[in-house]
Amino acid sequence: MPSELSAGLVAAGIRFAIVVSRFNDLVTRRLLEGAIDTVVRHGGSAEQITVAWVPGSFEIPLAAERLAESGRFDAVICLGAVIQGATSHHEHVNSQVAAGIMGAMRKTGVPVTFGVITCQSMEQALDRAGGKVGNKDTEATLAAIEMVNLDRKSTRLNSSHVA
Ligand code: INI
Repeated sequence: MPSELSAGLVAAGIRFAIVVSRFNDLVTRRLLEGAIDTVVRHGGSAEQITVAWVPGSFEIPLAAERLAESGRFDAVICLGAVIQGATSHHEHVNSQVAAGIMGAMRKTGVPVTFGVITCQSMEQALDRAGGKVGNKDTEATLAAIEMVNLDRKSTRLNSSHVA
């Protein structure tokens, strides 16, 4: 049997930063509510969360990186909604956001999760912000919790090897 390393979904004791975009705030306010609710439902509390608003999804990576490198947070959850418009503007935003969020995570070593909805209409966005297709906020929040707990487990494992 292989030995397995898997982590639980308990949010108690985790310090979260949530970066949320003001653009399309009809959607992103729902994402924020859902993310906070997910932390609370998993044993955490709202006091463990700091929320940073940014103008649009394009600005999420810089804010996420600054918060991650501050040493004040165990995980950063990124929330936004990029909706296709009449021009190709959304494509430029999309192409930068995912790469920028990954870059912030790799640079800092702090879990930075991707709760950015990318879709073609407001209806599709609302469907994914607690509507009939799911909750991008919950997905990103659970990913953050799991990654922090996994990291804590691996750190304990590494230090017990050293001892
Ligand atoms: N920002 C979003 O978060 N979602 C969008 O759908 C969007 N579109 O399509 O334009 C958007 N644009 C703004 C962008 O994120 C920046 O805030 C802006 O370009 C200033 O840098």
